[in-house]
Amino acid sequence: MIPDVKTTLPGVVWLERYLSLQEQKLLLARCRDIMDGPAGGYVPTVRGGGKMHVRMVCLGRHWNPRTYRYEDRRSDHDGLPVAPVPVAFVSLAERIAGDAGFAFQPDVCIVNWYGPDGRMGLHQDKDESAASLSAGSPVVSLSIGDTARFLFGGLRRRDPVEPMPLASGDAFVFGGAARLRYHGVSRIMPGTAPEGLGVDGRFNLTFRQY
Ligand SMILES: O=C(O)CCC(=O)C(=O)O
Repeated sequence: MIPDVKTTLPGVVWLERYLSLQEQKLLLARCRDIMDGPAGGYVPTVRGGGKMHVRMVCLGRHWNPRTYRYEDRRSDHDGLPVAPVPVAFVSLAERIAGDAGFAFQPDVCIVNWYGPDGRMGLHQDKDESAASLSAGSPVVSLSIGDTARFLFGGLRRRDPVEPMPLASGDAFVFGGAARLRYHGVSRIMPGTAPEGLGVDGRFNLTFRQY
C-alpha cells in the first residue's frame, strides 16, 4: 500500500493508513500479548502522585514515571526486568522512519493502551540521551484501534496545539527541529476502530532511540 504522506510541519511526517488491516491485526495480537503477559501493562503513577490514564509497558528500557529516567528494571512498579523490543517491531519502526526521511536505531518502544476514558497530558519526549535529542533522532508513533484526538503543539507548553485525529494504522513521525514539540492525547473516540479489527480502545506504540 502506498501511504498517504501528509507533512504538516518541518520534521513532522504523518503517514495515514500506513498499515494494512492485516498488518494492524498482527500488531494488535502482539500488543495484547505484551500488555497481558509477564511484566505486562500497569497504570503508572507520575512524580506528582497522579495516576496516568493509560496502561503502559516499556520495551528495551523502562521509562520510570517517578524519576523521568530510563532504567533496566521497573523499579517504580514490580522490579521486573524489561523485555527487549521485538526484532519485528524494530524493523517496522526503521522502515517507517526511512519512509519519513529519517534514519535511526530504535532501542525503546513504549506501548500504551487507552480505554474509552484514556488520555495523556501535553508533554515533551525529552528523557532520551543528550546525543539522541541533539541529533533530532525521531519519535515514531503507531496507532492501532480507536481514533485518538492527538494534540501537537510547539516547543513551549503554552504554544497553540493542532488537533490531529490519529486513526488505526496511521504512523506519525517527528524528529529534527520537531523532536521536542509538546504533544498529548485529549481523548479517544470510541467505536471508530476499523470494522473487522476487533478492538474497543487504542494501542499506541512509540519508538525512540535512547
Ligand atoms: O498515544 C499517543 O499517540 C501519544 C503517546 C505519547 O505521547 C507517549 O507515549 O509519549
